This record gives sequence, C-alpha cells and structure tokens, in this order.
Amino acid sequence: MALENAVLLKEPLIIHESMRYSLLAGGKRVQSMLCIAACVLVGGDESTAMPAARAVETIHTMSLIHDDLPCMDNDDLRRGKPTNHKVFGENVALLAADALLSFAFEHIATATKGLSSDRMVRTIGELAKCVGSEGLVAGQIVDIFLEGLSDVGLEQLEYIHIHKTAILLEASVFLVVDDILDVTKSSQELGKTTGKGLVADKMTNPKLLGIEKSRELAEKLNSEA
Ligand code: GRG
Repeated sequence: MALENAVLLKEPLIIHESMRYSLLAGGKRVQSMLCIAACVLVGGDESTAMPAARAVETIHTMSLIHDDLPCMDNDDLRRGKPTNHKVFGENVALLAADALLSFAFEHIATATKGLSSDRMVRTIGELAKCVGSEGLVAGQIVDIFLEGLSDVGLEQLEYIHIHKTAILLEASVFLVVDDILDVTKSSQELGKTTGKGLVADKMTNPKLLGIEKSRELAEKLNSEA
C-alpha cells in the first residue's frame, strides 16, 4: 500500500522515525483494505481510493499510539512490539500521533486524483467528524469515564464499540461508496440491544453477557452486517 513511501525519513529525524515505527509495524490493514474494496466494488479505480486508504490506516495507527499512552491504557506492547512511547518516550509518541493525524488529511487533500473538489471537501469533512468529539474521541472519553463504574450497560458498551471501532471502518467504506449507493442503515441501528450488566473495570461483551451470549451477539451482528 506504499505507506513506506508516504512518510519518509526526514528532518526532524526523531519524529519521522517515531511516525514510521508505528505506521510500518504491521497490523491487519483492515481499514485500508475495506476502503479499496469498497471503491472497486462500485466500479471505481483502486488508485482513486489509495490516498483515502492510507489516510484511514494512518488515523487508525495514530489512535493506537494515543490509546497506548500512560495517560490512557498504558500499554507496553502493540502489534507484538514495544509501544511507541516505550521506544521514543511519551512526548515524542504524542507528537508523532498528532503529526500522523495531520498527515492523513494532508495526504488525502494532496494525493487524491480524479475527485471533484466538492467531493474532496465532503470526504475530508466526514473523516474529520469520525475522528473528533463525535467519533473516536467520543468513544475513548466514554470508555475512560465508565472505567471502574459498576452498573454499566450493554448500550454504553455498544456506544464505545461503535465510536472506537465501527466509525472508522464505516468511514473507510462510506467515504468511497456514499455517493454511489443509497446506504440508509447506520451502524447505530445495527444490533441495537438494551440489556444491562455489571463491570468491574474495563468493559467487554463477555463480562457483560458471558461468553455464550457474546458469541450469539457476534453471530447476529455478523449476519446483519
Ligand atoms: C483520534 C485524535 C484522536 C485520538 C485518539 C485513543 C483514542 C483517541 C481512541 C481510541 C481508538 C482505539 C484504540 C480504538 C480501538 C480500535 C481497534 C479495533 C483496534 C484494534 O484494531 P486491529 O486489531 O489493529 O485491526 P491492527 O494492529 O491489526 O491494525
């Protein structure tokens, strides 16, 4: 996907090393593959979607760097390697994530070919919304503030999953397909349930529902998807 060439090693070296460390650390590349597949599915050229695919992958990566920071989940490992802040320090990791976020939008704006400026502006606007206080950031802040609370329900857990995970996946597809297909069902409508449950610290579906019910829910959501 040529992410290697998207962020080159240049001055200031430390920040670009840190950006590249996480960007090129592997990962399943689900977001970018979805983006390209969606484009091809509706008859578009792969090359049209490539900058958007790199951008969503870059945003996904920067969100993981933030998520791993000591002030968030304080994780030592990501993608089988030491987390960005473990290697480069917290200050560099924070700035590398910020720079990756900025790069994602710059890259869409400068590298996308064959889109009208109207669609380009709409694409960038949609993506920005998915990242901000109604998107990834919303999911993370709710996750943080519900942590440790008892009496947290499935609806709140779904809110976190939708905002932390589904929203960027949805954006990866909708950024490309939105104009072409009449997609009316929002991810919020998918698998809406109202159960309640208890959690100790981090919420998960198995903690709320038990393994068996979680499996059933996963199968239901999968077939709806
Ligand atoms: C976006 C400004 C801004 C800040 C970030 C920390 C945060 C706010 C949001 C949390 C986002 C987060 C960590 C969501 C989890 C997403 C997720 C499903 C991670 C695991 O994805 P995989 O397994 O990862 O596809 P790989 O490594 O394969 O890419």
